Amino acid sequence: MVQIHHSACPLNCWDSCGFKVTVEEGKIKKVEGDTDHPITQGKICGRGRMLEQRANSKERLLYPLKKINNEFQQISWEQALSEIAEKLSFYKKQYGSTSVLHSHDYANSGLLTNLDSRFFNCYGGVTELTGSICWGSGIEAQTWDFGEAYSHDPDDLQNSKTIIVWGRNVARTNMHLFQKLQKAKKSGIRLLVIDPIYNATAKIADQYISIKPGFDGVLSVGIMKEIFRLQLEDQLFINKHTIGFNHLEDLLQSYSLSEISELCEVPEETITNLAKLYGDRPVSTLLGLGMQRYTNGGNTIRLIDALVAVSGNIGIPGGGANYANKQVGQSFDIHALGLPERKSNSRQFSMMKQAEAVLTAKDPEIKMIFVTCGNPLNQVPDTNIVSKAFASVDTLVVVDQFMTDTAILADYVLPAANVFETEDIYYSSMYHPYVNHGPKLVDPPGEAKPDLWIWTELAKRLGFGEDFDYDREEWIKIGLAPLNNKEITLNNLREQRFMELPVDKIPWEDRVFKTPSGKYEFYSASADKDGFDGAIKLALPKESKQNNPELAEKYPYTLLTIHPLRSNHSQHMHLFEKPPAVKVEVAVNIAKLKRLAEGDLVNVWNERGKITGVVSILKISHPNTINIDEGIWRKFGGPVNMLTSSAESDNRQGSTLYDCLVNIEKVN
Ligand SMILES: Nc1nc2c(c(=O)[nH]1)N[C@H]1C(S)=C(S)[C@@H](COP(=O)(O)OP(=O)(O)OC[C@H]3O[C@@H](n4cnc5c(=O)[nH]c(N)nc54)[C@H](O)[C@@H]3O)O[C@H]1N2
Ligand SMILES: Nc1nc2c(c(=O)[nH]1)N[C@H]1C(S)=C(S)[C@@H](COP(=O)(O)OP(=O)(O)OC[C@H]3O[C@@H](n4cnc5c(=O)[nH]c(N)nc54)[C@H](O)[C@@H]3O)O[C@H]1N2
Ligand code: SF4
Ligand SMILES: [Mo]
Repeated sequence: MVQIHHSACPLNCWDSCGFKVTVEEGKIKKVEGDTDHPITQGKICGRGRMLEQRANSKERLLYPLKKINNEFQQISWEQALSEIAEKLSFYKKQYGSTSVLHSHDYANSGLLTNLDSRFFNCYGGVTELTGSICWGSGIEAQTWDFGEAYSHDPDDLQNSKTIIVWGRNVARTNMHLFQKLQKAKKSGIRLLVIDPIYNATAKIADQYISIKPGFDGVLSVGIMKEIFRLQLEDQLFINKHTIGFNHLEDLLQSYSLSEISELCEVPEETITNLAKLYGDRPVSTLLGLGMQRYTNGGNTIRLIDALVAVSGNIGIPGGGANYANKQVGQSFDIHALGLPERKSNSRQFSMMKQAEAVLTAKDPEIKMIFVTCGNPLNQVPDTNIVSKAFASVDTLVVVDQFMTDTAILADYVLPAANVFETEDIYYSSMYHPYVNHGPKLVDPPGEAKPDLWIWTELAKRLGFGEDFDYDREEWIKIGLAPLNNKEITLNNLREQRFMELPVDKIPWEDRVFKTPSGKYEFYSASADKDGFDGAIKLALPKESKQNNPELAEKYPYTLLTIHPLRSNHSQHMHLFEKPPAVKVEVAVNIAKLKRLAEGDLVNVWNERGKITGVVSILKISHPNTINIDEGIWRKFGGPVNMLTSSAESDNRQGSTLYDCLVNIEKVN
């Protein structure tokens, strides 16, 4: 019998779509967009549709596996759980609970799938990861400036005069925003794209501005200088609602416009025009995550925030420094679910430098690593060190749905259920304010189990079973408790499929900020308190000719490693009909200089590693730029993270994945 059900996309993505799913005889047959979902409107991307292949693939992990004499053997859940529980209690007793590292990312945005943190808190507290390779620098920067990282409602774009897409690959990564940009254009709203690569979003823009990778903060300084010269600033906002403006003023006076233009490689005239556009309010700035994955990433976002602030585009309809929308996740009772007060011990490793930290940890050393919802062997920078670190510990446990590059290294691999095989609710703190419901539609294949089942069973064996003694319905109700007075309950969600969360559509409209001063902070008191200089800096990428001329001589090209079109990171790569290949996209000037033609085989390398791939010439891009999409598995020639650096950004909360110089040569 064929049945159509609703569900939700679990993937780590801006759009958090609602699904319509065809189920036939206990199998997922087709995944489509929910036509009634206000954001999805019946359209989803290939990654969403391919969740059917992810569900039914012959490569799904079906049983718990244990590595014996270097080979995986199927074992029972009873054996897996009791051995892992035994090890967890042994390591805790012998070395302390922080001898266990919990390494994770956010591959599934389900509220209950992320209860792994509760498990490790109740266990006593482990070594946990801080910061985020994904968006960490920008979140910290906006927290310093505004007190929180909040975005305007998706439909508020229609109130803008100009929309600036600044380093967000909308057509590829945020398809429902792309539809809104098309609509805005039809209403006569101006659209500009600032990016080192002329991408599909740039194609529909009124103007494309090519920028040197990592130099967006410099451009922002230039635009602010011109805003003040032309007297287009919002003095009232600056005087009444901000502190520390004198620090910004000093910074703006330290550079001339021609110096700025030379540094960021954007013509002076373009900078002046941008100042005029910013002065003609309202302007909506849509920031992407690419430009904060640099050593100077935090300051870059702070400088763009400052531009939005001085031009009077904060708290007004059609404005905003739209980067992330943390108010979405803050709607739920994450504290009651996570129980952080249960941990009596804890230790923090930076997410970026987790591998180095594992290799050097003392008192206690890391004995065990537990990987959930992540594939660090592909996705964490400087793969060669990550491999070494993850291979070095006594016990590596990986919970996943497939035998990934990380799982291959494990001592125990536990098979996880997917979105269609268990009930959960889904949301994303990146973009829109809807929470979606995903019911259980089919049974998991083989002996695969929901992540939460694994935590519950381990908790029982470790003596804190009562902390996990709830069914899924009760768990969801705990998470939804703060929303009950808004009628957002599990029953209503089950019936209505998705509901809008009560978040501000125009953040900071009341001009009351969540900073220590309650004002917009050009000089951040939070930064100061954490031991940083609270003033914004004009900083440049670490791997640049300005900061490291010797390195730039050896490795003259910037390597970007942006997100792949058809895969969410590494998650779909093994499911394509034709195996993926490493495509090396090069700027025209590099192709000319190195005599590269389309289809040539090239090596791209630096001191950290080397990758081989096939040339594709970027028709329009900033000179001296190369891109290799991230996510490719080892067996297909990846991952590109063999070349990237594990250095932390200026505010220590983010990665520097794109702050990466390389050289390139044809393979003869
Ligand atoms: N298809 C697809 N969509 C995805 C994902 C995926 O894996 N695949 N992943 C999801 C996740 S987890 C995230 S975090 C988001 C990320 O969404 P985005 O921020 O849109 O994408 P990224 O690939 O991180 O960022 C790349 C963009 O930044 C530009 N860029 C790089 N360096 C600079 C710079 O210095 N200055 C400027 N101005 N631009 C720069 C790149 O050219 C590119 O256009 O996408 C989500 N959506
Ligand atoms: N070079 C480079 N590296 C990058 C980036 C970049 O732009 N360039 N982007 C960074 C960004 S923005 C991000 S967000 C990270 C993403 O990094 P990851 O989240 O590590 O990447 P994914 O490939 O999504 O891997 C997630 C793993 O979780 C598994 N999984 C999926 N659903 C479930 C589930 O329900 N339960 C369990 N237990 N497992 C599940 C998948 O099968 C997959 O193996 O990568 C970062 N790495
Ligand atoms: S990956 Fe993103 S755009 Fe694609 S279906 Fe999922 S939420 Fe929608
Ligand atoms: Mo991400």
